[in-house]
Amino acid sequence: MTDVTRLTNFINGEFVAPKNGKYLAKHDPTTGRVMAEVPDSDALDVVAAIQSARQALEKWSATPARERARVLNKIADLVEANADELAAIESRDVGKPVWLARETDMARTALNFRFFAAKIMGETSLAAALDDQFVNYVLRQPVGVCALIGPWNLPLYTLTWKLAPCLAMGNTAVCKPSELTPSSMLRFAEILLEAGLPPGVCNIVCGRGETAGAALVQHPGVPLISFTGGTETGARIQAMAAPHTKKLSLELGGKNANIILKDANIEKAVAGSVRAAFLNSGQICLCGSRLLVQEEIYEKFMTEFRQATLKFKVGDPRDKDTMMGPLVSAAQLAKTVEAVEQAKKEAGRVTVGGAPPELPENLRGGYFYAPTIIEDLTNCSDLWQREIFGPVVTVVSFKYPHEAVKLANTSSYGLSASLWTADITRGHKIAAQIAAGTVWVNTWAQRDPRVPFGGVKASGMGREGGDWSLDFYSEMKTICVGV
Ligand code: TXE
Repeated sequence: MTDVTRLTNFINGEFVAPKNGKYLAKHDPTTGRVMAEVPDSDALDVVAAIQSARQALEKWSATPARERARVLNKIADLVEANADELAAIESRDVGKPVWLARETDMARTALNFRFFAAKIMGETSLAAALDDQFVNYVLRQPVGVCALIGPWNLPLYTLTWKLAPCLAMGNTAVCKPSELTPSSMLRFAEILLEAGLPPGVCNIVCGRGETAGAALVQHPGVPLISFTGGTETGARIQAMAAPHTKKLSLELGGKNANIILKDANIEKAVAGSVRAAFLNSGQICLCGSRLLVQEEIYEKFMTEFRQATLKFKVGDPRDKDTMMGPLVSAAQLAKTVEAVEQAKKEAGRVTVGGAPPELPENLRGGYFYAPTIIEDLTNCSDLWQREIFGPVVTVVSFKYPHEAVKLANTSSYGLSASLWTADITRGHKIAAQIAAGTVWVNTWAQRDPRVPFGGVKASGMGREGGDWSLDFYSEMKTICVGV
């Protein structure tokens, strides 16, 4: 137990223990051993964080945009300067390869701040319309203390995607990282201090959802909630927020279709589909976990897809050639195992994987599962419909493109979809017919910070990104002056 780190909360610019003195054990996903003690904070810590954010609000909201932008850019500089260390922390918490944390999560964390710093420098806070009898203008004002609740799959990336526009628009924040992966956010708090962010502008409370998270959501002094996580949790948050009519953005689960048309470039479609299915051990809300392949190319495509999946190396996240580490937790592994067993009962044919991989002695306690392909399931089966959030892809074939659209849309989710075709006109037409917040054509998971991001149906409500974030993290006030 000597290398077990005791983590803290971050309130009013100070690293503080939870008031109740309670901690949760956090396990290293690669070995299964306890690696940290996470504050099991409760309403008392949450209230202290909200008070601190409220006190900081008056000054921060009155800070000129150019000064807020300067601090945001400084945060980005420091994230870049410390990216290797942050990536190692993230990798250890989540189990994702270090290279992936470095190339994706940390690059994007820095970009989140740079992007919104630039955005507010160009932002017009006044939009005037002149009439001969009155002048209308619109002020953009901060919403107040914002609750930002993050998931465990892309911890720093996702929370800073919320935090950057939140701070840029002059709000203050109480962040609650997932109890499974709070470490990078606490290291990031040191960066906030070094960048000169005033105390109280960003607070971090660690702890469980049903205690710390629920206290934050229900507090009347918090008018805005941005949440990324599971659909059931999102629905609970929506219900808790309803009596207070809070501003809400919910980015929830996905069971995303990945459609391969017969004219697709097979090499590119295979490479993209393997990443879409298994990157981050399948624990990305955008993962293409439902693969739809047109009949004429089914055998050719699947032969290459199976081979590429077999080559997708599972191993120690610190190794440069590891493509996939463990799942984040024992619970997430159990969910994956149970889903694959259920698929077998529903006559699914496991053509690759379907069990934990062979690994060296030092990794045997970790939460590893082999990248798994399941074929021959129907679209009514449990695995075709349910989000697993593990390295498992189900595959069906279709005859005509309109059938693929129907299959893609036969889902309670609607976060994203991908489509591979050489006929770009057809790509545009099909993309327009798919019920999802984002559709990629001949690519996967490109997330441009300028465009809106979010889902439809059970995948959530609201959009964040570009101007949509500026709208969400501000209140627009119309002032009408008679002349
Ligand atoms: O996430 P939760 P869980 C999906 C995925 C996964 C499932 C469950 O299918 O298997 O969700 O994962 C906080 N009030 N996704 O249970 O519970 C919690 O502490 C306020 C998809 O681990 O949604 C954490 O900070 N907060 C997804 C955050 O919510 C509450 C990413 C997410 O945890 C709360 C993660 C409450 N009552 C899982 N209960 C995506 N969209 O990317 C929990 N939390």
